[in-house]
Order: sequence, then C-alpha cells, then structure tokens
Amino acid sequence: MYWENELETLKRNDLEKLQFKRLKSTIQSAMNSPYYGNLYKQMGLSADSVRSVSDIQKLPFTTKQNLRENFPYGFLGLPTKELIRLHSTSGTTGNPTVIFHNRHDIDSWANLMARSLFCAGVRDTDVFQNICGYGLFTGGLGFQYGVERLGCLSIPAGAGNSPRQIKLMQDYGTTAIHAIPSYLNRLYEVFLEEGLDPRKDTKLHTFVIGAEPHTEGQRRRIEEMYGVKAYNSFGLTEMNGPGVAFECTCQNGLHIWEDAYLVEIINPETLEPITDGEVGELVLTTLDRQAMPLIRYRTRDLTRILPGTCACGRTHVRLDRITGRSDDMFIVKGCNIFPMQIEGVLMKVPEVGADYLITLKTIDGNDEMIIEVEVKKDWFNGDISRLDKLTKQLTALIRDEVLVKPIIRLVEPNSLPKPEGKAVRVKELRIAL
Ligand code: ADP
Ligand code: K
Ligand code: ZN
Repeated sequence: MYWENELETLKRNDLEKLQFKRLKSTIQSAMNSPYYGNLYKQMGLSADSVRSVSDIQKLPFTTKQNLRENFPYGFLGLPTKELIRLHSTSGTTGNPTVIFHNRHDIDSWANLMARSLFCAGVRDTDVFQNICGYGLFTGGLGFQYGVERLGCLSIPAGAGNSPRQIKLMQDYGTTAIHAIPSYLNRLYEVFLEEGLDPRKDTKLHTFVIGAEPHTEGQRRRIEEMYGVKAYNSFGLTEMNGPGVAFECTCQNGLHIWEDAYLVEIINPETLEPITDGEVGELVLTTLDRQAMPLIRYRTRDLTRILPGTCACGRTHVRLDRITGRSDDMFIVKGCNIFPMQIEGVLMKVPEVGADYLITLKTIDGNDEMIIEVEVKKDWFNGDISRLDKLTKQLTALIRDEVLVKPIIRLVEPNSLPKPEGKAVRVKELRIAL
C-alpha cells in the first residue's frame, strides 16, 4: 500500500512527537552555520527555546534574500569534506541560490522521491522516462535517484528533442513520465506531426507533472491528450527540489511529507499564522537535513492546507494546488491578477488550444492587458465570425474573473514563443511613469 507503511500513516500526535524531536536537532545543526549561529546567539535562541512544535513561531523567518546575502557558504554547518553534492537555481537576478548536501541528505531525498512516486502509483515494473534537464537543476538527479530507489527501469532522457523523446518511448515501452506541463503540450504537437497518437501508439499510463503552476483544467487536458493519469508534483530547490509534496492516486491535493518538512501557512503581509485553511504563503522548515538546514523558509508560494483526511490513509496533510508565487501577481487598473486565474478560464473553453501569453503594455497612456490565445488545431475554417464570437466570449469570461477587460488576440496553434525551461506567462512592457 505504502512505500513506508509506518511513517506515512503515523497518528497525528506521534507525527508531532517525531517533528518535535527532529526540530530540536535541526536547530542544533543549524546553529553550526555562521548565519543561524550568529543570529540565534544575538537573539538568545537555541534548541531549548522550543518546547513544542508550535514554538517554532518564536524563531525568525528565513528569506531568499538572506540566502543570497550569505552566498555561498553562510548557511553551511558542515565542512566541505562531508559534502557530496550541490544544486543551485539559475540566479539570473543576483547570486544563485545554492543548497549543499551530505550523504544523509541525498539518501533522505532519494527516499522521499521514491515515496512520492509510489504514492502516485509508480511501481518497479514501470519504465520511467525523466524528461527534464539534468545538471544543477534539481528535477534531473532528484527524480533519477528516486526512480532508481523505487526500482523502475529509468530512462534519463533529459530535456528537449521531442522526436528523440518519442523514439525512446517507443523503443523501450515507456509507461511513466516526469515533465513540466507546458512541455507536454508541445510534445503532443510533435506526436501529431509524426502521425502518431500517444493514446494508441505508446504504453504510457502515469505522468508526474510539476515544477510550474498549472490549473486543474490543464491537468485534465494532458490526461485526455495522452490517455493517462497525471499527478501533481511540488518542490523547490531550497527544500531539496521535487519530493516535498505529491498527489496520491486520489488526486485531491498534495500530501506534504511532514516527517521531513514542518509546514506553516502565513499571511504574507502581517506574517501571522493562518490556521483556518485560508490561502497564504507556504513556510517550510527542513526536519531531516544535516548539511544545510533551513528554518521557517518563506517559499513565496501561495496555497492552503486542505481540511479533512485522505481516503488513501496517509496522515500527512494535503496542500491545495499551488496557484503561483506572491511575486507572480501583477496589477492592472488597480486589480490584482494571477496568471493562473486567466489560465483557469482559458482551459475551460474547448476552442482554446495549448498556449497563451499575457502582455502588459501602455497604450495611449493606459495600462492594457493583451492576451494572445492559441486556438485549437483545425478549428479556424476561414469563417471570420467564429473568430469574432470566440474573442467576445473570452473577453467577457476573463473580465468576469479578474475585473479587467482584456484585449484578446487569437493566434494560430503553436505560434507563441516556447521557452526552453519553465513556461513564461507574463511579459511586462509597461512604461514606468
Ligand atoms: P526556480 O526558482 O529557478 O524556478 P525551482 O526549480 O526551485 O527554481 O522552482 C521552485 C518553484 O517552482 C516553487 O517555489 C514553485 O513556485 C514552483 N513550482 C514547483 N512545483 C510546482 C507545482 N507543482 N505547482 C505550482 N508551482 C510549482
Ligand atoms: K524494474
Ligand atoms: Zn492521499
């Protein structure tokens, strides 16, 4: 039933006891790092400051800014001799975010990944193709180690080159895949171009999709295109990478592994805890990391804890689908808008194709939101009135959702730019006044 029967179904109070024990040792090892060591000493804090899990609220938050300012070694509590790997984000703006791991950390992460995959129904009988960049990016090696731990036949395919991806699937009878959702839309186009139907011409049945925000509608479309079940996978480099929270086969939210991560949801403005299941910023503390523990890390990701228990029997709480980061939000004409609100509307309209792009632009001194929307293949038959009707329909639907009237531009299938990595949903071209 489970990868780790006991740990995954621990009674809540036993889980809390385990968290408490691990929180104390996490604080102890964090204090070996220059950053936490100095900060906590200054504030008079130590492992003895917490007498229960909820006492974590006495400790200060850690931010991406803190990580950047103490780049590269300020959060490190162990000598280099003990370390066996580092991963980092691209760092296009300022210092990259780098996380160091010792042997224990890599082992623990591989186990969490295997647990996550098992939870989504992947088994050692599967042939698993990891369509994802290897190297410093965590999705490559993170999945690789998990898939091997689970015992699948792994195909470390890497990213890109769709015809080769399809060939691999056909040569080796791939049954399970990990990829980012926006790429799966592109890959489908290549299947069609080659005269293939993934539902008939492959053995695919399980997809693991994540690393970027996507809506329920997007998931359903991917499931239909490929004839598979697709499960949501969430993680971030600061918390190892993938394997933080994962959907089980019930597909009703992502179990977050609470023996390894202490979960808080806070109001990002007041920084007060949110306890009633409302949406707020996810704050995480590592509970099983030795080289570089992070305490109360502000992920900037927005989500909520789902009420109730899951039919699968796992006791670890479930996060709602992550709607994006607080910094994904943009403001047009005084309205706060998240790209996923727009995607949510678009994906429900059958005529809409795979991709869209939001451009914010100053036109005649006004902020405008232009949304380019790909239509489905073969939908446009030369009848201009169809374009007009769909444009009006989308304009109204989006205005109702976000309270700003967009400028809708219908474009041909596959005509919007496709970035190499994660999808770019918003282009900011407004002139600052
Ligand atoms: P980068 O900061 O370069 O994107 P990461 O790979 O660490 O580096 O990205 C982690 C972020 O990706 C998360 O904080 C979250 O915003 C987003 N993310 C990851 N998985 C999901 C998911 N399943 N749903 C929505 N967003 C996700
Ligand atoms: K196997
Ligand atoms: Zn479940």
